[in-house]
Amino acid sequence: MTSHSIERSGPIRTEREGDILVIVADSPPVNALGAAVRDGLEAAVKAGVADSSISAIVIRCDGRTFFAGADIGEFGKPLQGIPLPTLVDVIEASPTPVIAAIHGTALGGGCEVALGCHYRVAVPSAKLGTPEVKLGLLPGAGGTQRLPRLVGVKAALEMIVLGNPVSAQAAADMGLVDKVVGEDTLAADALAFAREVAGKRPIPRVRDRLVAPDPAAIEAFRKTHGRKLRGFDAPEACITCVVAATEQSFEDGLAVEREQFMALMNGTQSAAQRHLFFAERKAAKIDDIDAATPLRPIKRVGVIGAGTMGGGIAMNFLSAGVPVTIVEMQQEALDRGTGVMRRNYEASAAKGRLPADAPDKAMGLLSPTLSLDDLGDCDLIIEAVYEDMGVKKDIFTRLDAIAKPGAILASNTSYLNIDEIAAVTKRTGDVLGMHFFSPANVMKLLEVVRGRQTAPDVLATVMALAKKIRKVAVVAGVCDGFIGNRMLMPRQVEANKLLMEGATPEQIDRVHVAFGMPMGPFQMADLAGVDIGWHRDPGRIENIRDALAAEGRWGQKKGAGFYDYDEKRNPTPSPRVAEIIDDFRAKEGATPRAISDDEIVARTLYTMVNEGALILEEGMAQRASDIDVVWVYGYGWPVYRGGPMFWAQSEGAEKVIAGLERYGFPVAKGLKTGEAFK
Ligand code: T1G
Repeated sequence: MTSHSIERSGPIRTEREGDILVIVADSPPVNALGAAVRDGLEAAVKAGVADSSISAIVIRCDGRTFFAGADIGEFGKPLQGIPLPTLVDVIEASPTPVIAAIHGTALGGGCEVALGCHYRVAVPSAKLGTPEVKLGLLPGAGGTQRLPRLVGVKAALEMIVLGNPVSAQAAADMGLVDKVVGEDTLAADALAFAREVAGKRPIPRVRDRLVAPDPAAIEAFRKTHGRKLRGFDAPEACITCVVAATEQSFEDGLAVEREQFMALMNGTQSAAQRHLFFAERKAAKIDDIDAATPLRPIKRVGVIGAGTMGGGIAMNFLSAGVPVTIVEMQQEALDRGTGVMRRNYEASAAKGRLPADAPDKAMGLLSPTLSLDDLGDCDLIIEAVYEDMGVKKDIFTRLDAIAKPGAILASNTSYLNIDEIAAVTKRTGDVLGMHFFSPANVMKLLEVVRGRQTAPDVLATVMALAKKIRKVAVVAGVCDGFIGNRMLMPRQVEANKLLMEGATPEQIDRVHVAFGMPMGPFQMADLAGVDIGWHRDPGRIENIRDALAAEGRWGQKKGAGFYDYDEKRNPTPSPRVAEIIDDFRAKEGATPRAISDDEIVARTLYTMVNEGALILEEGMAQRASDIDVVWVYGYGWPVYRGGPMFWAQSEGAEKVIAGLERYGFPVAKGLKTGEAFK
């Protein structure tokens, strides 16, 4: 295929193929539709339209993907260049047919540019989506009006309100893509398609289509998804726009979209969610290690322990196609563990979340054994055994003799000192922590605990591996509880004190759930197990938790904890727990008082922020946004509040400081200087 490259305007170049004009965008890393791209596209399309010898225009992108959306980095700044909605209208108004040639991920504004085109072709591996809702926004370049017109209300709701992309084939099935072309022949196939449609009239414009109201689809969608959208502003705004597409003219619907978009853009939730978009990606960067540091190859992973954690950890690697050797001490435990793993895969496959052959493929990569010696060929070994320093030291001593030179040794400990564990080996540089969150095969957060001696390439290797197993990794320093659990401590201490002073478990939990947490401290204790970390001496009752544990109120698993549970595990406030609390208050001579929700927020949430500031001051986290990532991905902090540190900043540092001072907490320096928000 010969082409004459006519001109390049910044990130846009045009090539002429006979009477077809090909416009190619090249703006790494993801061809985001920044001002230069938009202006270049506008100029190229207008030039093509003005050239009467051009019978069709193809728009495609170099690099790994079609336009992956508006440039999120531009939001909140004065608009430069042609607005994206206007660009889409320019494309759609072209009297020369325009074909979008899609590979990679046509997302957000990228999908909207494709919707403005008259035809869309895509390679099989391409995905198309409108994920703006995950940024607290909505498709603001006509997507809420064009997508329903092309694919109908039901499919449009799924794409716009849930924000999940669809495959090229699914897009073709719903009418979003006109043709799925060759995986490796997009440029040629798009040209051929352009030649096919060049003379066709009328040129199909999505805005000319109509979409009928579908209240049943709206109702069904709310019924299915309403619960998980609790607290978010954007989903409801998306639905409003989709409804407008079925009830109003295109122009009026665009006006609704514009109004709803601006309301979201100017709201607090989108700023928080956009903050997290970049925070998650920033967390992967290690400030003091060169990004080009050569990584150690990880061809086989060893996991010690096939219990809940060990099995879940192993699944992460198996699912990523990495062979795993898993060790247990007893055959019965080993069989139980591998059985749970297989059943987990089979359950996902049965629900259609995995291909039918996934269980066999994943389990086929697993080598169960009773012998630590079988870990000798592993490049990374992760221990997930009992949380006891003596046990860990014994394991690492033995691993030091078994593991091959250069193998990385990781502990899954949730709070023990990594430096102390490393010190029993002769390879302290190869040791670090990999703190997974339970269930380890589900929770996205991975705290990577950097020991004083951890080698740079070891840390870089594990951070890169985290991305491969689809974890969001955050580097933590060695301190009690690292980042997440350390911030959990003041919350738990204050929650228990508040019980003694007059609050109830349900009041404290209600405040946290109203804030947006999936559950409050006491609901969380009942879920995890009230007996976790209990000394197991029913005669030794030093606090309310001891009293509950001593009575066998170990939480949901026992049908009773801080709450009473019915057979469906629905919680109700427990009169027995109220008695236990009253007894403790009486013993301590505490007179219960009414406690305000504001006091609960200050003493359980502001104190967490204060601890986060101390974590930063001590260098236990690289940056404030890392702390936000930990709490969003590890503990369910509501994304629309951006994480503890972002939230505190949006609340106003002075308000947080005043709250801490009011209840007598020493305020971390970083909150006063602002360092805590960097
Ligand atoms: N804008 C700016 N930068 C972006 C970007 C974007 N849309 N998408 C990615 N990046 C950067 C990212 O920060 C990282 O930078 C690098 O690209 C690689 O990203 C009007 C309002 C495309 C699936 O929400 O989902 O259009 O860290 O690490 O894992 O209706 O990026 O290297 O410096 O994620 O291969 C809608 C967001 C925008 C898509 C690729 N679009 N991006 O994943 O790489 S709003 C989105 C993604 C909008 C209009 C509305 C993913 C990806 P750095 P990465 P990846």
